[in-house]
Amino acid sequence: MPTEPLPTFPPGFRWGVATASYQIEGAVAEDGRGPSIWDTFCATPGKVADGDTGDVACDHYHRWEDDLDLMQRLGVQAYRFSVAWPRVIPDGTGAVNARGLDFYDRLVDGLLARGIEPYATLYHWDLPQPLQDAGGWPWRGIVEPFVAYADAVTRRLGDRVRGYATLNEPWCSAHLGYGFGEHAPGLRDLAQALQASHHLLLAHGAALPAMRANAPAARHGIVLNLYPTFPASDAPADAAAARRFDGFFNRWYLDPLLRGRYPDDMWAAYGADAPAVEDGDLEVIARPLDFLGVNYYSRSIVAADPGPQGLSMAPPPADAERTEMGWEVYPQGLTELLVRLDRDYDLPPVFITENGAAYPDAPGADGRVDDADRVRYLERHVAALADALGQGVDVRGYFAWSLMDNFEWSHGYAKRFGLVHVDYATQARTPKRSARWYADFIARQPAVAAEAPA
Ligand code: IFM
Repeated sequence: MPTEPLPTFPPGFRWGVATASYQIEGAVAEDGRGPSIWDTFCATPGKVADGDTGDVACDHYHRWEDDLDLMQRLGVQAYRFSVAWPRVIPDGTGAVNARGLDFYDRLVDGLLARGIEPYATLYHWDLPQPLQDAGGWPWRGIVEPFVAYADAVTRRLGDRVRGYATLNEPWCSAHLGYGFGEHAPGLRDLAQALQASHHLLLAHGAALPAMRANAPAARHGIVLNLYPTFPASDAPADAAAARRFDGFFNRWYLDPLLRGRYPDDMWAAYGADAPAVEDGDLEVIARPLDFLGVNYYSRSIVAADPGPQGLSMAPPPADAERTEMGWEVYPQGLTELLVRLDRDYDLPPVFITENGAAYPDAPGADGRVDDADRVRYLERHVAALADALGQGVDVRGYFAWSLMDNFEWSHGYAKRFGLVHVDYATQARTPKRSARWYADFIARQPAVAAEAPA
């Protein structure tokens, strides 16, 4: 039962769930799929907890119909999934693999047949390995293959997909992948990370015209992970450190996309590490968006630090509630973030494309998964979202992360974000209490109204 009065949202607001290809599909060697950087990373000892891999994951590639039935039973109105580039163009460039596209074609039709709107992300981190071998995201030559890939997917799926996001969380692709070595391909070089960030944004903008031509009635946008950032104290040095972290994490992506320039303070701070940018790149990056996808999990608290970075992450307050990832539960940050975005930018409509939490869920003796913590997390974030709408922010939908427990990148299967529990030995799906809560919440919202084209 809900523990707080549930806000209601405008008719037409979409309630969905999200997943990503490598995290759920498995079937890494089927129907012509080529290797991705995550296959390589997982095969490298010490990179992923417990040596876990995405080889089988949730076996969604084979169980997708059951998974769609499950979504339908929960009453979700929209499903955000990602397309695996190595299924569609296994070598990264060149021939399109029809069997790879067939899978997403069936998935999209299956969603539509169940009354669920498809939202597709084109790149959620599974880069074809041959493109990494050619230089990866720090290599400018990657832009054209991405455009060709985006063209192939949108040409085939067209307007049956309601919304296309080019990229998921380019900060993670660039910095976790090329700067901190925590994600594939596991490099540690700030200059490479920044060059990758530029080419990710450039590829995003370069792909938009083909995507719009192929799917004129769909919405086209990008998904960013954003963290409201706070100084650890009133000290001016902490305020300056927080501003820099905000620049590193948030403004470095928001400003070029929504203002057509990199933030001056960050450009100066990066010095020789700043990326090579060619004339016209920023015009391409700043092409109009139909939506901005915002992934929100927590906030950052930042302190000045004498170390080489000049700043460090401060711990949350001692009494702060945390998820199993160690992330502070800070629902009001969602309101603060959205209100700030609306104030600082000429903001397109927003979708919350991810929000959720990992907890150590396990079935009880009765087989049920009583994830009361996740219910509380979702209730409070949904209330915070309602506050943002109340303050005038144009938010059109919300996707819980995630439909089901899945491969949590370098944490492997140790962290469970799902509304639905997955027993990886049997692949049994068990809706947790949070899934029942979400279904009940959605059922109480105004009926979905037919929506005018974007
Ligand atoms: O699982 C990830 C997802 O792939 C991207 N956003 C954050 C989630 C939780 O860490």
